[in-house]
Amino acid sequence: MKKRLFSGTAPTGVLTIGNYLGALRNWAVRQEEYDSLFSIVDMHALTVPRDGRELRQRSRDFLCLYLACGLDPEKSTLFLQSGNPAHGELAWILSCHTAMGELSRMTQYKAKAQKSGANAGLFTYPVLMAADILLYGTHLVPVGDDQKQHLELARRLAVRFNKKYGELFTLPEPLIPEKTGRIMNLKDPSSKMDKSHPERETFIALTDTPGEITRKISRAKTDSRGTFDLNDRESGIGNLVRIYSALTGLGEGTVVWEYEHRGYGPFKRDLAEILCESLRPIRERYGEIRGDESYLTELLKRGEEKARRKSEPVLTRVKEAVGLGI
Ligand code: LTN
Repeated sequence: MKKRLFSGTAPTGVLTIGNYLGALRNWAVRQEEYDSLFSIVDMHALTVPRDGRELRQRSRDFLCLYLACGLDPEKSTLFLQSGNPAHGELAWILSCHTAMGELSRMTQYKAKAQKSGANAGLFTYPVLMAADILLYGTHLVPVGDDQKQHLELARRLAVRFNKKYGELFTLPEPLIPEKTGRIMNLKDPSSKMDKSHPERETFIALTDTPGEITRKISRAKTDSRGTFDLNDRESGIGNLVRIYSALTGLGEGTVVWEYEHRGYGPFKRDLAEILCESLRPIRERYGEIRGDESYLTELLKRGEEKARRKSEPVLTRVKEAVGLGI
């Protein structure tokens, strides 16, 4: 039996080169080895008020980019979180086993609540994420390191539940990508590249045109001294070198050696070209399938059937354990 792997992204903003290098590209490799579920976690997107029509479109944009990045519906389960009602059911049960303090300590909640004014969904977001994971007996969860604290909650809930009711849940392990997992904002290299950032200049979207890519890279922040000091966290150069290195497979030292005497101009020109070439097949594939709504509907239906089937054993046992149902 293959081990289970679960990951997902909320369909907000647009998928970026950060999502590609930190997640999607690795997911496509993992799907060969694991029984993988990759969800578009649309219920998580509701923690911020949104237009419903737009959300549904975005979910499909994301599905197409999952496919264009190589996720294969024959090998993996690709589905909308809202397509499997078990997520919401388990989340409720788990929330009744979660202390308020465990949630109010979450750093992401504290940061977001300050910015946008919190609703209860934002507060209980990590419980829904724990449900996503535990529902499928997941062994491995590829996530960025900003999600470690949330995954820790999922693990704590699994242990707590198993102590109380017997071995119901598998204890999930995080799978945190090494340093390419953290691609930074092009204008402010001290913060992570954010797919929902209001300023498009701060990220490279997977669907950006060559013109947009070239312009954004040429305007990306670098160090005024012109050096290739990768450890200087304030200058953006380390981030750009990491992107270059991740796309070409060349070591960071090799990249620096190649360009430190030629300067930022040639480096940025080459980086833009590498990005354009790397993203071209993704953008083209996206363009080919995005218009085929009935194909996408069919895929989503198949995905949600598979997901429901895979979650059925755990949900049934949990409901039985806590005393729900006939
Ligand atoms: N919170 C995650 C998205 C997410 C997720 C999950 C990731 C929701 N449910 C389950 C892994 C497993 C994020 O913001 N990146």
